[in-house]
Amino acid sequence: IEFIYKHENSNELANLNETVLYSNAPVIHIIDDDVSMLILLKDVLEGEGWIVITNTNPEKAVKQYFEMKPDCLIIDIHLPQKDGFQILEEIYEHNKKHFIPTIMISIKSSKETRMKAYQKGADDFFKKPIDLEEFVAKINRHLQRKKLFDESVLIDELTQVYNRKYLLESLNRFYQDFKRTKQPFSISIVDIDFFKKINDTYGHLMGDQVLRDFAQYIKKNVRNLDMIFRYGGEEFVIIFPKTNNVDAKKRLNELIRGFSQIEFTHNDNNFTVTFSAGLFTVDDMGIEISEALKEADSSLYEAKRLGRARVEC
Ligand code: GH3
Ligand code: MG
Ligand code: MG
Ligand code: MG
Repeated sequence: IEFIYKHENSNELANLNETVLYSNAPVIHIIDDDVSMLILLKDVLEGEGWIVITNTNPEKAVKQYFEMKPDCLIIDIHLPQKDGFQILEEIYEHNKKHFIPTIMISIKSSKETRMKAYQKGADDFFKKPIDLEEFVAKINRHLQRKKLFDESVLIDELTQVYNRKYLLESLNRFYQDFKRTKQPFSISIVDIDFFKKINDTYGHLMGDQVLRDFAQYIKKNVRNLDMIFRYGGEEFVIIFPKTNNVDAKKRLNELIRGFSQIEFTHNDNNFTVTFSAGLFTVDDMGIEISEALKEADSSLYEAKRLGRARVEC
């Protein structure tokens, strides 16, 4: 399936919020009052393909941290107003369960300072001037651990797409982005047709296989910035960012047609599977996210009622 999408070009994604929201690149947050240090680190770390957020002001830094949800935090200990330890305390206070690999950096590197950093939650410590090669190697290790952690929390085990927990968080983020940019985005709830019959006829294991293949089919045939979530049993949600109703509907029709052509084999039996979709496009400030999901769900019901293997909105 070939799709033509608008806004594919990342150059158009001007501001940082958008870059973070629509990119898969890891986000590194550096807090340091030394501007030349920030410039140097930003340059080096961006060279690794990472998105780098910098702050000199501790107050702004904490706010920024919660907005951007970075994947690695780098904090200078000696800052005006508030030191790096206090920033860490504030972050952990708001966010006890969150896992954020943290590196503290400082001119001082006495054992006492290092111990305090570890006690406050730092995973790592680098003395200034920083050995950049070692620094990058360490950040790479931290990002790998963060990725594993995120996947274990946010990915559905069976289908390897995002889980329901991550759906709600993502919907809210896209909704905030919609409010800012006024560009509509579309939400679809999709549900496999007569799935119970697949289980009953070919067994539960085959049913599981269909679920896996279905999820992977959708993932492969949508844009990188689209997201798919397992919503429940054989129900999934697809978010199409920056996509109006007409384009989303067209895309869903193509997905429905494409998937229906895939042949599944069980023992010597071949069979095909279809799915139905309910679509709702958020293009109006008046609507809340929970209502949007309800609307998509009632359209799905309508698609089922009208004969399945179709999209309704
Ligand atoms: P409809 O076309 O109206 O959607 O019919 P349906 O049979 O797909 O829907 P129904 O809700 O009646 O059945 C869904 C079935 O999905 C029931 C449940 O046992 C099965 N199911 C839910 N989770 C899993 C799973 O993880 N693996 C397998 N194999 N089956 C599952
Ligand atoms: Mg400093
Ligand atoms: Mg179903
Ligand atoms: Mg269902």
